[in-house]
Amino acid sequence: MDIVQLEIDDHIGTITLNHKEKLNALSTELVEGVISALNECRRNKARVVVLRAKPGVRVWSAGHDVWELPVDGRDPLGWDDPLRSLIREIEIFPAPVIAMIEGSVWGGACETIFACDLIIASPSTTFAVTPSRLGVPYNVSGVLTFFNAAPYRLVKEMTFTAKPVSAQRAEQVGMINYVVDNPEIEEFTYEMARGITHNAPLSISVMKDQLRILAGAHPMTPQGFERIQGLRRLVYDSNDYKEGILAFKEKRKPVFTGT
Ligand code: LCV
Ligand code: LCV
Repeated sequence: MDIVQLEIDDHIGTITLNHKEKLNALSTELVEGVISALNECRRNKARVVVLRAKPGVRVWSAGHDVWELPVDGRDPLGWDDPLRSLIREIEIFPAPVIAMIEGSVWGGACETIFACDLIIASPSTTFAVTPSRLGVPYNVSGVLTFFNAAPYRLVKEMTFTAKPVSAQRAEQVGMINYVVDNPEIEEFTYEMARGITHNAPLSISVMKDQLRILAGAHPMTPQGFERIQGLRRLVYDSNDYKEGILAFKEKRKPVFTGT
C-alpha cells in the first residue's frame, strides 16, 4: 500500500498521507513520496492541490520522524533535511495547495501545513509546535513560516509551551481559513478547489509567488545569520538535545538541565 497516494481529477490533485503505522511521521520516505506527487501534479498542470490524510485519522501527522533526527552533531534541520525540502516544494508549487486537516498535528507537520496556501480543518484538529519538547533548535526559515502564519504572541506561546492549539482558536486568529465539521469538510474543500480551477491559473501562480517572495523578504545581516547558526549549534550540540530525543525513544519525560 503506498504511504502517499495521488489522484488527479479535473485539474485538482489530491495527495493523501497514508502511513498509519508511523502516524504519517514526515520520514524521508514519506516526504519523498509527497514531493514526487507534487511533481506529478506539476507535470499534469494541476490548478489546485489538496493535501490530506485518510478520513477519520486521529493523528494527521506526528511531525518529523524523530528516529531520523541526527544525534552526531549535525544540524537536525539543515537545508537538505527532508522536512526543509518539503516546505520549499510546497511554497514554490505554481498553484494553491490546500491543507485539509483532521486530528492532531505535531512539530514539523504544523510547519508543513502553514506552508500551504489555504488551511481547512475539522473541529477535532489541534496544532502543537514541539521543538522545545525535544530540545530542537528550529531553523530560521522554519521560524519565519510560523511567524507568517500566526500572530507574534501566539507563535511565542506555541513554541515556548509546545501545547496543542485548537482549530477554533486557530481560526479565530486567522491562522487557518475555516473550521468545517465532518463529513461536510470534503465537499467544502473541493468546492473551493473547483472554484479556484475556474480562475486564471497564470494570474494565481504569479500572485502566489509574489506573496512567497514578499513574506520571505526579511533583512538579516550575514553576521546576524552567523550568530543564529552559532547559537543553534550550541543547542543541537547540547545534552538537552540528546536528552530530548533519548527520552522520546525511551518513552519517558525528558529532564532538561539547560546544558
Ligand atoms: C517517529 C513516532 C513519532 C515521530 N517520529 O501513539 O518541530 S520539531 O522541531 O520538534 C521537529 C524536529 C519535529 O517535528 O519533531 C517531531 C515532533 N513530533 C512530536 O513531538 C509528536 C511525538 N509523538 C507523540 O506525541 C505521540 O506519538 C502522538 C501524540 C502523536 C500519538 O500518541 P499515541 O499514544 O497515539 P504512540 O506515542 O504510542 O506512537 C505510536 C508509534 O509511533 C511512533 C511512536 O514511537 C510509536 O512507535 P512504537 O509503536 O514503535 O513504540 N511515533 C510517534 N510519533 N514523530 N515515530
Ligand atoms: C469597465 C465595466 C466594469 C469595469 N470596467 O452591471 O483587480 S484586477 O486585477 O482584476 C484589476 C485589473 C481590476 O480592477 O479589474 C476590474 C475588476 N472588476 C470586476 O471584475 C467587476 C466586473 N463587473 C462586474 O462584475 C459587474 O459589472 C458588477 C457586479 C460590478 C455590476 O453588475 P451589474 O449587473 O449591476 P453590469 O455588469 O451590467 O455592468 C454595467 C456596465 O458597466 C460595465 C459593464 O460592462 C456594463 O457595460 P454595458 O452597460 O456597456 O454592457 N462595467 C462593469 N464593470 N470594471 N466596464
